[in-house]
Amino acid sequence: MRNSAFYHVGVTAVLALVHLLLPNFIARGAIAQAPAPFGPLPSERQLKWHEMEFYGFLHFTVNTFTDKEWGYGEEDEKVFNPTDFDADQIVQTAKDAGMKGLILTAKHHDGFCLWPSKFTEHCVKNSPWREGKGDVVKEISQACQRHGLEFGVYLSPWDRNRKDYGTPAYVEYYRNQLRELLSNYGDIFIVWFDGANGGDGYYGGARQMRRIDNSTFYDWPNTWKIVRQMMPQAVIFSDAGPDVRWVGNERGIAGDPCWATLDMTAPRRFPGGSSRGLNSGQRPGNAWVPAECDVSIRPGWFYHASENGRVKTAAQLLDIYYQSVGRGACLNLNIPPDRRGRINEHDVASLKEFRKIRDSTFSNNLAKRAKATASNVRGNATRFGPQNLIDNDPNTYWATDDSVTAPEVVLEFGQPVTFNVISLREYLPLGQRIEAFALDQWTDGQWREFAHGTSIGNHRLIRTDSITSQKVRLRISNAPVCPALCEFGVYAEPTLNLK
Ligand code: FUL
Repeated sequence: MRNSAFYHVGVTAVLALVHLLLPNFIARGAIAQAPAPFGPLPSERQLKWHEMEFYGFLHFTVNTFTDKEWGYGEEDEKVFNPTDFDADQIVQTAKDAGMKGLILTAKHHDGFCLWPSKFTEHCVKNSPWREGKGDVVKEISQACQRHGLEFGVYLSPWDRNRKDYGTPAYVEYYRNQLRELLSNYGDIFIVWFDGANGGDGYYGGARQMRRIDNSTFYDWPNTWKIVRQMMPQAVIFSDAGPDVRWVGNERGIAGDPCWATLDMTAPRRFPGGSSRGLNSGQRPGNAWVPAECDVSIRPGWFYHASENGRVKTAAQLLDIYYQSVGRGACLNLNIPPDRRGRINEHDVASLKEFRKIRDSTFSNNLAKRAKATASNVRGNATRFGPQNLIDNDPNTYWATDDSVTAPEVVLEFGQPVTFNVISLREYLPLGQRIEAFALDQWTDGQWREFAHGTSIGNHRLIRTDSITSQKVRLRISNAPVCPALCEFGVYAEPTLNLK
């Protein structure tokens, strides 16, 4: 009897405590659940790739010495002879430009291999460079490791040198080379499969036109399996993904919108196949296949001294940056080594200026000093609060209740600030959720829209005329589900005297 009385008092006390603490618990987000993911989702390897945003391409081979863009396949190995090859200068230049990785053309269409392949004589071992003992793939990959950059490879499927090109033996050869590259050079973040395929060539002396059916010839599903098995963390790039898609042009410009999703059931989804949907992505799509924007800093992909005066300026690179990275894609900027085997002074100068202006813009997020308030916060939980938009942490995000799909968030600076760039990011593990948004400034006692857009995804940068305002408002105007945003940044791009 006495025991049971004690029991009752105990239970009542516990209940009272729960009653007292529960609202507090809910308010802190201990109970509110994260939103359910929406639509196709990125894989771990794709999420890591998204984080890189900006990396480089190195087009380097016999073409550098023959002044061509596409070697015919008959080039003597002896023409490959850089006079002052310096992997550290190349990688350091990329690093100073802010690139997070480099992709090397281990073999371009001409078939010459930059590493001493066991499977062909048409490679560096028969060139005078380093007395035939050199290995460009090794030197660049090791320099990348030393300088903290990721390393990736381009291995051209089309091979204008091989006698057996067009037969099953060639596919075996190609796969063997892929295995060599994936075994001997450490971690690889991307394998880049070019869509350019078939045509005339040397082909071991046959000098003829050879056409292959690129939907079947390479048996891509099984060729890509080699990458999955040997380098599971690497993303596979091609016109059609499967992990990263070509953006559909070689100018480095993503569509607006640029959805990270694509309809992979559409016809001719293979390298060199249909370019439908590549520039803008497809919504809703059935797979997460985000875009990479590839573009050269020069008119050509390979170094030509005659193009030294036509290196893209910092202002041109910046425009490309805003239209690639700023539309949720990654930028793959080609910086071709010259005949010395170094990044040419013209390119270095442009890259430095490009980095300088990005640094002066993005090193100071004006939103950091702002107060963020939202029209709705999921479960009233701090965990999903709008302060997550300005905490510089990509793993925290602002989300609303499931029923609230058109919320707004206001940044109040306390005093007028001047800006001309807005940066937004969605929390990608929950999918691409937002379909339209608008931005307002506070002028003469009322809100006035200064920009609007569609896709956000990994990153959306909006460049505007210079605006001075005490507050900025982001309105989500269209979303099929509640938004999950991890960044709302406000920046001032200095008006430098850029050409
Ligand atoms: C194209 C190739 O034909 C070009 O030479 C270059 O490598 C570019 C990146 O891809 O398809």
